[in-house]
Amino acid sequence: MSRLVVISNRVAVPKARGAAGAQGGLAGALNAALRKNGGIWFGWSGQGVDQFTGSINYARSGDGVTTATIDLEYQDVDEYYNGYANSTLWPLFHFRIDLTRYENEFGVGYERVNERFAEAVLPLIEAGDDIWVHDYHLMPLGEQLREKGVKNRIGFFLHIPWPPTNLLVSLPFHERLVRALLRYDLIGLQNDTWLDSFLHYCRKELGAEVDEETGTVVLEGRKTIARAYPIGIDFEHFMSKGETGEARQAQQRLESSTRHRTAMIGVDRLDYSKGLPERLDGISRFFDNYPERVRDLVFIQIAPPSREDVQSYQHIRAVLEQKTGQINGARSEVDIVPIRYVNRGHSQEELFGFYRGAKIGLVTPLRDGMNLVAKEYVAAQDPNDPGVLILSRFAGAAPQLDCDGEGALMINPHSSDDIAHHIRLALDMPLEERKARWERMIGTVRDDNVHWWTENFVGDLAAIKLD
Ligand code: ADQ
Repeated sequence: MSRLVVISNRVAVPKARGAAGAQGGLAGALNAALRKNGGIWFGWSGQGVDQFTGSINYARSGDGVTTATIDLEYQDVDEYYNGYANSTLWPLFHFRIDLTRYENEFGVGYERVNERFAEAVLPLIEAGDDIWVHDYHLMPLGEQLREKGVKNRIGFFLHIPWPPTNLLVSLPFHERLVRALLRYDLIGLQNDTWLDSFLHYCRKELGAEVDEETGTVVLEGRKTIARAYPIGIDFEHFMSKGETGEARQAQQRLESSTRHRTAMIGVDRLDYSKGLPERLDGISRFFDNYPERVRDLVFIQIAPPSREDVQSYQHIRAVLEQKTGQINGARSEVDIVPIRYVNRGHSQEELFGFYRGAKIGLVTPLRDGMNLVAKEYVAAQDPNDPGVLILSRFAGAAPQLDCDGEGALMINPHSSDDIAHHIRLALDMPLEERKARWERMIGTVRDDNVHWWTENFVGDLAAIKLD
C-alpha cells in the first residue's frame, strides 16, 4: 500500500487521541485514511507573517497522523486566499458571475502561493507516495509539482461545483487553469452534473479527446481520468454524537422552547451560495399565503459568519439581519417570534440534538458542491418519528436524496411560492409518509459515507498505472 500525502489549503489537526473527526467529517475521514496508509497532511497553518520563509512546522497528532504546515505572507493571504480563491473562483464556480472579481494581482498571488506550496512540500514526497490534493485553492499545484520533477500519482478532488462552460470562459486565463488541472492523473467531482460540465469544457475549449463512458480525457498525449465521487458524512462518528448528554440536552432545549409549534431548522455557514435570503423570502411567503399557520411554525437559522474579510460576505450578513428583522417585526405577537437567527457555530453534539428536535430541515442552496448538512439532518432523525427534508434541486446532494421523487421534498430555491408550498406540505405530512421518505434516504446517507468516499478515491488513484 502506498503512503499518502494529503495537501489542502488548511490542515485540520486532531487535538488529542481519539479526537480525530472532531473538526467535521472530512477531517475525520482524511485522518482515518492517513492512519491506514501512513503519510502526511500538508497545508497552510492559517497564520500570516511579514516575510515568507517556507519553514515547515511538524506536529504529530495523538493518533499518529503527521501534519506539516507553513505560514503565508499577509500579501499571500490577501491575494491568494481572500482574493483569487474566495473572490474569484468561489463565486464563479457557484455561478455568481455578478460577484466574481477579476484582479490581476489575485491571479499572480494564486500562482505564487501554489508554487510556494509545491516548493515546500517537495522534500516531503517520497518515491511511491500517492498524492491527494484538495479543492479550488490548489488547482495548479499538480502542474507545479510535475515541473519540479514529481513522477508520483497525483489526484485532485474539487469540493465545489464545476460551472457550465459558457460561465467558465468569462474567467481570464481559464484555459491555463484547466490545462494545469489536466496534469493530475485523477480528478474527482461531487456528482455527474459537475462531471459533465467539466468534460464538456475539456472537449469544447481545449479540443481534448474525451471518452464520456470512462471519464478519460486525453490532451496532447497525456491522460487524465475524471469521475464523480459524492462525499458523505462520517456516519458512525456522527451517530455517536447523538448518544451524548449534550445532544439530548440540545434537543430538549429546542423542543421545550417550541412547544405546540413545529420547529424548522437551517444550518449553514453564512455564505451567499447557501440561498439564505431566498429562504427567508420563502418563509415570508409562507406566512403571507397561509396567515392562519403563523402559530404553527418556528424557524431556527444557525449561521456563523465566515470569510469576514471578503466584502460580499459582509453584505450578505447585513441583508440577512435586515430580512429577519422585517419578518419578525411584521409577524411577531407578544408570545410568538417566528424566526430565531443565531449567528454562531455549535458543536456536532448540539447540532445533532437540534436536527433531531426539528421536524423540518430546510436546505436551499442556490448552488452547492454537495451539502453535508442535508445528510446530517437525515442521519439525526428518530426512525419512529422522522422529520421532513426540504432540499434545493441545485445542491450536489440532490440526485442522491431525491430518491426518484420519494425522498426529500425538492424545491427551486429561487421560487418563494415553491418554498412556501413545500413548507406547508411538510407541516401536514402524515407519519407514514415521513417514515417512507426517510427510509429511502437513510440508506445512501449511511452507506455512501465519507469512508466509502475516501476508499473509492484512494483506491482508484492507486490503480492508475504510471508510465
Ligand atoms: P461547506 O460549504 O462548508 O463545504 P457543508 O457541506 O454544508 O458546506 O457543511 C460542512 C460542515 O460544516 C457540516 O459538517 C456542518 O455540520 C458544518 N456546519 C455548517 N454550519 C454549521 C454551524 N452553524 N455550526 C457548526 N457546524 C456547522 C464545502 C462545499 C460543500 C461540500 C463540502 C464537503 O461547499 O458543498 O459538501 O465542502 O465536500
